Formats: sequence, C-alpha cells, structure tokens
Amino acid sequence: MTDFFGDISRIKYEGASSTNPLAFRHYDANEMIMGKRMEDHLRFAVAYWHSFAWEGSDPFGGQTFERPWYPQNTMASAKVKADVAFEMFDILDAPFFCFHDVDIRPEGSSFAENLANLEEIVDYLAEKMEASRTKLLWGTANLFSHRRFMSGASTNPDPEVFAFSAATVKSCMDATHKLGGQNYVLWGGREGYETLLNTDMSRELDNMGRFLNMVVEYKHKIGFKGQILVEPKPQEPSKHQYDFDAATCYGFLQKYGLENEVKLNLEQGHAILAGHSFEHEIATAIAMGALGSIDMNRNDYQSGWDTDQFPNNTPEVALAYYHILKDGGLKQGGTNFDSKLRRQSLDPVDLIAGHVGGMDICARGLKAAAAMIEDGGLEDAMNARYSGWDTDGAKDMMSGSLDSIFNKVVADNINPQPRSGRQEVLENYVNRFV
Ligand code: XLS
Ligand code: NI
Ligand code: NI
Repeated sequence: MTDFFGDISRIKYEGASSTNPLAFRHYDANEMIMGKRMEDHLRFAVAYWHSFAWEGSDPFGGQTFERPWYPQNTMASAKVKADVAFEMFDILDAPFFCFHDVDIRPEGSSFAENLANLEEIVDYLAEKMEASRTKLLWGTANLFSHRRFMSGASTNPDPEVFAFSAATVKSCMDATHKLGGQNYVLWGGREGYETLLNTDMSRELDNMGRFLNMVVEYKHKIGFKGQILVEPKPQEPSKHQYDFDAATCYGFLQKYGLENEVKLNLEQGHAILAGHSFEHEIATAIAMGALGSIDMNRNDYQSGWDTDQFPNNTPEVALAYYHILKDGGLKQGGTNFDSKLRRQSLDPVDLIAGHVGGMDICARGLKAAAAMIEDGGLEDAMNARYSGWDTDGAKDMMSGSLDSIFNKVVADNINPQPRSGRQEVLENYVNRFV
C-alpha cells in the first residue's frame, strides 16, 4: 500500500440527500435499471493517461502536480504509479481502466527498450489485476507524442515510421490481449495534415487503410476477441484529422473493407469539436451499426480545444444514454472517463472527486434515459410522426419506381399537408426526466 490517498476509503452510495462530497448520490452499482445492474450498463473505466501520467501541463506552462512517481522515467516509478492506480480503482470500485503504452511504461531509447519496458510492466499489471476486480476495457498505442510521429504514424511520409508504428501497435495488442482487454482502440492522433502543399492525401489514406487492415488481420491471428475501435476527432493535434467524425470514419472503413470489423469509440468532447452534439455522433454510429464504446468527457463550449473535463451536464448525458439504451446498451464497450483534472486541482482528493462526480452524473443520466424509455413518450411521438410509413401505400411506393410514383401522385392528386414537429413539446417532456 502507498499512502497517496491518505485516509480516503472506498466510496459508498449514500443516496441523493447525502452531503458527503466523497459519496455517490446516484451511482448505486447494484441498482437494477431496465433489468440490468447499473454497473453493467455503465461499465466505467478510468483513463490511466489523464489520471496518472499527465503532469498538469498546458501550452503555456509545465508540470503543476507533484506525485511520488515523478519523474516518470524508470521502471521503479512506473510500478509506484501502477500501485497508486490500482488503489484508486479500488477506492472507486472501478470495473475497468484503459491505457496507452506510454502511460504505463518509461520511454526507452529504442524500440527494443520500449518493448522490454512494456513487457515488464504488463507482467506487473497482470499481477495487480489478479488481486483486483478492475479489468481492462481497452489498450492503445500512443503514436502521437514522440517527435518521430510528428508527421503521422501510419500516414507518415517515411515508411520507417509506418514500420515503427506497426511494431508498436503489435506490442500493444499483445499487451491488451494478455491483460484480457475487451477492446483495442486506435485514435489517429497525428493521422492528418497541416498543409496540402506537402501532403499526398490519397497515399496517406491508402496507407492508413492498409495499416488498419493489418490490425484486424493480427487480431484474428492471435485470437483476440475484443472489438477494434477507431476514435473520431476533427482537429487537434493536426489541423485536418482524417478521422473527422463518425460519418467520415464510417466512409473510411467502408472504402477499405473494414465496416464489419471495426467499430467506433465516440468521445463527447470530440463531437463538440466537430460541431455536433454527442447524441448526433452516437445516433450516426448506431445508424451504421458501428457503435463500439464511449469516452464520456465534455469539452468547454467556448474554448475550441479538447479540454477533457469530467461530465457535469445531466441533460446531455441523459440523451447520450437514451440512444445507447435504445440500441441495446454498451455491450463490450464502456464509459471511459477520458477526463482530466484542471491543472490547479493538485490534490489526490481532487482525482477522486472528479471521478465520483462523473460517475454520479452518468448514473443520473442513465436513470433519466431509462425512465424516458419506460415511459415511452418519445417513442410514441416518434411512431406517430412516422406512422405514414406503416401504410401499404408507402410500402408499395418503396418497391416501385419514379414513374409508378409519378402516376400515383397524378392519379390520386397527392397534396401533402405539413404537420408540426412538436420540438418544444418534446423538449419540455425531456425536462421532466432530467
Ligand atoms: C485524444 C483522445 C485520446 C484517445 C486515446 O483526444 O481522446 O485520449 O482516447 O488515444
Ligand atoms: Ni480526446
Ligand atoms: Ni478519447
């Protein structure tokens, strides 16, 4: 045991009237919602990078946090970091965590050293996982921080960077597989470009398509049963990211024959950066049959960059879970808090409070979503709005042609009359639940 969290013990559910800042007021893991435990619906994951690897820097200043595992450049410090991480998982009773290779291991000076460090820490994590109930939701490779990736990983003009990236992903897939990970994520950190003056876009897209196909081939080769997920994001760090949003990603997957193999990890903050709502991205993925998992971290609406804050807006979260529940839930995916503290939030208690608040908001949102589904008001309104499509006439039309429709419009003198969309009524309805 480290003494990092001092006397903070396991967070308990105390109900909505509790004033204890370190208690759940809405998240009761065992409460049944639509026939399933709340924990099994939400499948919360702690993000190793923001909670343990990020040191509090921003573009204008460096480290603000002081942690016993800094500097993060030795195996010994990586192990202390892992010890503290698992202590936090236990305090939160977190069902899952997620990591990048660079979050868990020190950076080596060569591929071989990176690999040796990764393998050593994976063994250490495996031991910790045996003594813990926290499982791995997903692993991923950081192919964007080191300067070798400045012009992209699989989209780099230099084939040696493609090779280094492919080898790194193989090692991270092996690590994820060994730790029983339920998904493997690829966020295309620097898969994009700054200027077309030096960028061959079609070559880069083809290389990225081949790279992702290799990932899928390797998944099948090693018998990894997890989902392969790509995570859309429209800009930052590259000016133009190839994985702009859910629709763009799906088009890419189809072009490279991957639409039945790869799903999407959608992040609330990235949806906002793309000019969408989170539920738009979720509904888009659902329409394509491509919803995989979510990163439930909000962005600031004014700043225009990825602020990765813990969720704190119940109506937004409720609408996200409404669509997810209607689609049958998160399945192998989960709710990852790709969220970090503000850099002034220096203390271990802040780390716990951020997660407790985020988990509670998600629980409130999930309960509101389930209540709306059980009440059926939105569903009824939707069915009424589209009821014309249940008629035989509408069905016949869809198996007809432009001329058969033309003839019918002329013969029956079809003259459609607009009907209200009732948006205000529906917004007022939602507000009863959130
Ligand atoms: C960055 C992404 C990243 C992915 C994992 O904006 O959200 O954190 O989730 O590489
Ligand atoms: Ni992000
Ligand atoms: Ni993310």
